[in-house]
Order: sequence, then structure tokens, then C-alpha cells
Amino acid sequence: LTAESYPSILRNPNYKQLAADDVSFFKNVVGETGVLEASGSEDLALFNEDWMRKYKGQSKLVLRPKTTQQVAKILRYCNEKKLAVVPQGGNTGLVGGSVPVFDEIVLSLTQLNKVRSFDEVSGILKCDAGVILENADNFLADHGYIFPLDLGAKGSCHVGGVVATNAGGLRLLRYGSLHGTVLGLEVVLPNGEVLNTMNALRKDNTGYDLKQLFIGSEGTIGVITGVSILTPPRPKAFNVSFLGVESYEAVQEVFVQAKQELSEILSAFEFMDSKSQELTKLHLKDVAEPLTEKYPFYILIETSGSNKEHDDAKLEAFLEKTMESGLVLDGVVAQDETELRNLWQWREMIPESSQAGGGVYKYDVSLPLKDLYSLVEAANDKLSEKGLMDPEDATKPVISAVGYGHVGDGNLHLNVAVREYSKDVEKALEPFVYEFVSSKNGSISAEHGLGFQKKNYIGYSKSDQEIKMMKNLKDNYDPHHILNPYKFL
Ligand code: FAD
Ligand code: 2HG
Ligand code: ZN
Repeated sequence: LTAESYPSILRNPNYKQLAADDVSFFKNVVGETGVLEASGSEDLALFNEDWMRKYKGQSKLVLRPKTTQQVAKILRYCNEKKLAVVPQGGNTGLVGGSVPVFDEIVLSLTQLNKVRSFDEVSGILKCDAGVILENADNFLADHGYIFPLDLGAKGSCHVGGVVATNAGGLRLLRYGSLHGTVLGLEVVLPNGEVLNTMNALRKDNTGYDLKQLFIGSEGTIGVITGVSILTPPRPKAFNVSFLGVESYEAVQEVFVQAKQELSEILSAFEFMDSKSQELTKLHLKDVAEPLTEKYPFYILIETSGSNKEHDDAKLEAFLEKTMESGLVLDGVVAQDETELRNLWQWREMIPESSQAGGGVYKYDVSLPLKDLYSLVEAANDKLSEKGLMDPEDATKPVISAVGYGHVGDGNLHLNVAVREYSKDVEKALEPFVYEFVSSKNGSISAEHGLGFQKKNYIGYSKSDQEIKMMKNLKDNYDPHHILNPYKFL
């Protein structure tokens, strides 16, 4: 979908069109290699197109600063000239927030990628925003620590990007949200001023906690250039178990028992429906299926702790109990590192697999746990009713509508896999999904943010008063609205 597919959106004429003297200015700031210019239509495709290949912008310029001061000079200039800018990390965001809508300049953080310091005693890591999450975690592994967030896009997404989206990921259950673990940020404001809270302490109640504003702000009020984060010791022992159960009710019961029996060693509790695994099977051809029989729902449980024998004994007792009672119908436990990774793949590869058939409509919602799966059922009914999905008919646009997610955090991912992007499917699902979530007092954006996809739907989860205050903040920090325009505010 390009901006032309959205006739309701027009390029804001208040933004300046890029000119040769602007490019010369930027070359002076970041050098020739820090500037990528479009000479042919495909040149900047990687920066203009999102991970889902759903949203496409038409930027003619990508800037890749290497220092915070360069970012500050760029923003100060753009603010004066009214040049619109999209901050971009690893471009793995799933709501079209990281790519331009029209000709906004892409400000890529990829070259701002150094670890600044690490304190072996406190576990505080300070790094540039553009450090790739997996690189940060590998660095920490060498020091016996772990990044308190893990997600499928770790090989590409940036530390700054996950903070900008307040990503949740696979271990939020254990380590909590970035609102708790991030201790400080370095942020360049649209006028070029630098807010530096990198030296923040673990406890500091002097006035407003300003960094929180930028966690999850999706590049709309400042560009994060540095992150200070508290990292926990790396667990010495990991176990992963993959279970089959009869119903979504059973998933909830297993969750309660897992919390009771595994308590402090429980580090992830993910659920997947059978359709999500069927889609993943098409994609993961060479990876052995965890279980030989098929079940309506699957659960992946990860434990991590400091003593393998202790964790093994706890997991074994938990499995014995839940299998003997008939709650868990079948299950495996990874016996080595390879099996452990393979089991995780059946969960982590769902996003990619659901996209592989042509395209995907993604909904990332929080709902009360008891209602979590009802959205998937309702969406399936809706798509069938509208004649858009029929498993026997490959001419229908929808391949499958699957549900999975971080059940431990009350966060469902509904993925509607399609053969190609289609306005009919979009219209069937939106605002239907948002209305459904709102009727259950859920959140239409549990972890991916609003970006472009949900720009018109914020009202389903936030009150007028909340939206007014957000707009006030935006106007205050970014009076010319140069940062990430056409997105949620
Ligand atoms: P981008 O995609 O480049 O940008 C995302 C947003 O942040 C944009 O609005 C952009 O403007 C802004 N931004 C980026 N960097 C900065 C910066 N330095 N300063 C200011 N603004 C900035 N999310 C989850 O929460 N949990 C998951 O489990 C999860 N799994 C995923 C698995 C896969 C396979 C994929 C593709 C995505 C997944 N995501 C998940 C989505 C998630 O939002 C991103 O992976 C990650 O948070 C975005 O990081 P990024 O560096 O790629 O940011
Ligand atoms: C995950 O949990 C991510 O795997 C992505 O948040 C979810 O693709 C999705 O819908
Ligand atoms: Zn997720």
C-alpha cells in the first residue's frame, strides 16, 4: 500500500520539499557516506518499505549520523526549515511507524551503534540507540548478564527501536516492561536540544520521570540516541517445554499451575493455536515438529534459573502433575541447546510464516485473559461470513486467521494471513477488531504501538482527555510536527 491507496491522506504542504542545498548541508554534517540519496526508484527501497512489505514511502534521502551531536544538528536544521523526518531503527516495526508516508527524510540510527559502558557490579548497560538487540545481548552474555527483553526480531531491531516502541517480547513475564528496566535515555528533541538522563540512578524521585515519555513514543517527540538499562544476571540453566492441550480454558489452567509450581523460574509462557502451527509448518520444513499428534492449542513454557537440577526437578514435578490430571495431553522437554532452539522456532517463526503466503493483517491486543482467544474466533466467523475465507478454496483472499501470543501478559496476536493485501479483508477486520477489543475494555495496541496502521483508532483505547494531553505534549516538544508525521497523533 502506498500513500496513494489512502486518498484521505494528503502530503502536508507545510513541509518543505527537499532541495539540493539541504542535501549539501546534511553532507557537511554527516559526510558523504552518511547520506544516501535516491537516484533510481528502487535505491532506497529498504528504508522506504516496512518489514511486512505493507507500507511504502517515497523518501529520497536517508541520513545515517554517527554521533548524537550530528543528530542534533540535523534536527535543528529540519525544525528550522520544516523538513519532515522519520526516525528509523532496524525497521522491524509492525505498524508502519518506521517508514515514511510521503517524502519524509529517513533518519537511520544504524551507524550510532557503540556500547558506551557496562558496570559489572550493578549490571547497568549504557549504549547507543542503534546497537542491534542481539549484539547487546551477546555483549552482555560475555559478562554473565542478559538483556531483559527478547523478541523474534532481535537480529535486526535496535535497542533504541525497542525503547521507542516499548516492545514487550517473550520474557516480559519475568523481567517486566522497559518502563521499569530503562534507567535513563539520551534524546534529541526536534529543536536540536539534547535531553540527557543517562546517569539516572535506580532510585530517583526528583520531579517528573521524563524518560518515561519517550518510552513507547514511536519517534514522535524525540530521537533516542542513547539508552541506559538495568540488566539482570544471565540464568545458568534454561529449560523449554512444548505442550499440547484440548482448549483455551486448559491453556489458562496450565498458566495458573505454572505460576504456582514453577514460580520464580518461570520465564516465558506462550500459547499458539493449531492453525498458527499449521502455517508455521509450511515454513519450517526442516525443523522436527515438537509433538506427533495434533492438538487444538499448544503452550511453550520456558524456565530459567541458577541451578539446573533444581529447575529440572520443578519442571518434572509440574509436568507430572498436569499430565496425570489430564490437563496437559502431551508434551516434550528440550534435551539440549539445539532442541531448545527448535522448540522456540515453532513460536518465534509464526510472524514470518503468517506473512509468507503473500501478506498479513496483524492485530496486537491486550484483553482480559478469559476473553483473549474469543477475538480469534470472532475474526474467523467474520471472515467466513463475508465469504473471504474458505480453507477448501484457494481463490479466497484469506489463507488463515491464527491466534497466539504472550498469554502470560494477557497479550494476543491475531494474524490474518492473506494471499495478497486486499481492501475487502481490511474493511472486514477494521474497525471490527478494534470495536471488539474496546467492548471488552482491552487495548488495541499491547506492544507494537499505533504507528500508521492504527492512526485513526487511538480513541478505541484512550479517552478524549488522554488524547488531548498527548496532543499537548506533541505540540510542546514538536511544534512544527516534523517528527514522524501522518502517524498516530
Ligand atoms: P523500527 O521498526 O525502525 O521503528 C519502530 C518505531 O520506533 C518507529 O515509529 C520509529 O520511528 C521509532 N524509532 C525507532 N528508533 C528510534 C529512535 N532511536 N528514536 C526515536 N524513535 C525511534 N514487538 C514486541 O513488542 N514484542 C515482540 O515479541 C515482537 N516480536 C517481533 C518479531 C518479529 C519477527 C518482528 C518483525 C517484529 C517484532 N516486534 C515485536 C515488533 C517490534 O516493534 C520491533 O521488533 C521493535 O520494537 C522495533 O525496533 P526497530 O529498531 O526495528 O524499530
Ligand atoms: C511476537 O510476539 C511479535 O511474535 C510479533 O510480537 C507478533 O507478528 C505478530 O503479530
Ligand atoms: Zn509479541
